[in-house]
Amino acid sequence: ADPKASSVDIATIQMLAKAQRDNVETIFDRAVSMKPCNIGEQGTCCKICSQGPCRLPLPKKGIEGKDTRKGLCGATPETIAARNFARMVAAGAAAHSDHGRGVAEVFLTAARKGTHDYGIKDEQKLLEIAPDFEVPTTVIVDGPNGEKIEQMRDIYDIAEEVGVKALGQWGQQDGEIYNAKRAPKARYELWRKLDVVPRGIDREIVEIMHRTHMGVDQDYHNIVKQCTRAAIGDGWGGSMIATDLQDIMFGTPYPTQGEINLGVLKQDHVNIIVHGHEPLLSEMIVVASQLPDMVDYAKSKGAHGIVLAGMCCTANEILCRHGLPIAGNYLQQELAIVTGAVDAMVVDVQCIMENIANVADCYHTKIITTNPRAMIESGHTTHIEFDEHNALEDAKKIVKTAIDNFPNRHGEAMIPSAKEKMVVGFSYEAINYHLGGTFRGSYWPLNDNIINGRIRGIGGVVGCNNARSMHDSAHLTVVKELLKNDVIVLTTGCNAMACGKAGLLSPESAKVFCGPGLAEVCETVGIPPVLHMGSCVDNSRILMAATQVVKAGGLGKDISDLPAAGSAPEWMSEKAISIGHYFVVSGVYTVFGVGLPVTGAPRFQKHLFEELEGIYGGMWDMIVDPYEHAQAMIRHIDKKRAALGL
Ligand code: BF8
Ligand code: SF4
Repeated sequence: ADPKASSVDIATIQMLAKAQRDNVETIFDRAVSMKPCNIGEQGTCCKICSQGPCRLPLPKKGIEGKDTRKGLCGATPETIAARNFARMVAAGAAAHSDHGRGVAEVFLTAARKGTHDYGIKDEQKLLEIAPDFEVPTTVIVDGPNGEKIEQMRDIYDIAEEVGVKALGQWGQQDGEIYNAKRAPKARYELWRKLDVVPRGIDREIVEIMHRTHMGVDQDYHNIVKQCTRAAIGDGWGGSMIATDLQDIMFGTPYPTQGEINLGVLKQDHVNIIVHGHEPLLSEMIVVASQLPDMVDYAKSKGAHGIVLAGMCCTANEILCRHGLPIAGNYLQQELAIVTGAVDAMVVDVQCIMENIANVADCYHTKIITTNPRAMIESGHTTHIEFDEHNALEDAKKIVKTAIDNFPNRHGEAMIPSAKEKMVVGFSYEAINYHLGGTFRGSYWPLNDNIINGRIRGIGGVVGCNNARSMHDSAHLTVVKELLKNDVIVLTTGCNAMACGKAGLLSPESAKVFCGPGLAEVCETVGIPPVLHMGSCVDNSRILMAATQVVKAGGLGKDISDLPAAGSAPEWMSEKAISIGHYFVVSGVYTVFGVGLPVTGAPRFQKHLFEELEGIYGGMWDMIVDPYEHAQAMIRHIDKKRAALGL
């Protein structure tokens, strides 16, 4: 791969060139030598049963007359593509929700005081969410003179009840998940009318797997309907519970400073990278790496200290809560090791490339897997299982293993100098506080700026990197185009990191990149024009922010009325499909880049791209060119402004 054609990020280009000098193969090289299958790309390869794979590519000259393509069983391209799409939703929802389940389990243990390592940090947030789970926060007791007095309940009692009810959301068989009611009233009622409110988080995912088994659901409309249940169960269920309970245990993010890119690694320090997604692990490694005896131990090995940096969404979690540095986003994971400065890369689940084990073989880096769900078959990775009941001790063992590896460096490391400063940590509560001005509890000043036109609309730009797309390039083009047109951007995941590296997460960037209206708002309030809201499960924060905007008034009654649009310019993971779908059915026009495996099934594509708008007010789109991609979002924003009479 040509390094300069692979990324717009200087540190990435430098390390890719070093990898090539060191004869180390990376994903960038394989993306050149191995091309995707055009049938799979169209979504029309079915391998649901062993009579296939049945492959139904679009004919070169397009469909003339009736589309007669069929699999052996008669499955149409629409059925096949819808089934494949549904299975992506299921896997994505499962990944987020299984993360959420783990959080809920630990939360319950903490509420029962069954662990010293986790506790309740943000009581306020617990009190705010308790009513959503129908958990009372006060009790009525008899006063000294027989009168009734309302008293606060013990915070741990409230937490226990919330924990039990939250955990119950996974296995619930009937009724509705609690958080569906958090959506604007009009949205919740629409979901009820359409019969898509999830019954339970796991149930909807399992039902996708059943319906997409050979010979079950053969109507793509009906398959998409089940996708909707499972995706709402992710965004408003599993992911939202994960975010909320993490905030309660580890603190709700508020604006803080941070640094990003491979330049955060230090030559003379033990460098530990935590890579993956679950803050249960990373929060403890943060604690362990700051213990004086660990720092002393590092010094005894000749290091000046310990650098703990994050990668992928774990990075976003520890950045937003502790201001700890980020080494890079998804496509930089191999390249961090190529620096020769990483003494351990500690991984848990999701977005971990198997190839890091091969790359680590060429340097001294120890890959430490920690989660029983995610091991790597390689003679050279170490598995130190992280047990939440023994969290701090396990974390110390992990940190010690990294320190022990410091003396094994192969000579001088090569650390790129690139790093950027940023301001991050805009939970929806923090946005409320910052853009809401003095009177808390209202998004009105934000709405006011949208109504008076200083801010044209809101763009949610999120999602992965993808080796089929120049690293970070589409992310930055989309975001810059939105900013130029006075669209404020909310971000999470690897897009947030791309923006951070490019300086877009600093308040100073407003005057450089924004149109005059947005620049004025950002300068007055002192915020960056791109608000970093956290990791991918924290896309639930964007749903809540959108809901707050609706509730503040003046911009319609539902999320679908807002001048807003969503985007994942470089998506690659199944989680992105689940996220995309819950945004769409929450009423958001959502554009994906790279490609969407639906193009081989024109009627199914039309359903997602056009017909869903008539049902949910939001719809899918796919536009590879990032400039056109942003323009389509802006057109949608203008359409919504016009409908509001703005
Ligand atoms: O959950 S954006 S590449 S790191 S999947 Fe993965 Fe995609 Fe990055 Fe986080 Ni999200
Ligand atoms: Fe082919 Fe039908 Fe089996 Fe799919 S389910 S592999 S289309 S026979």
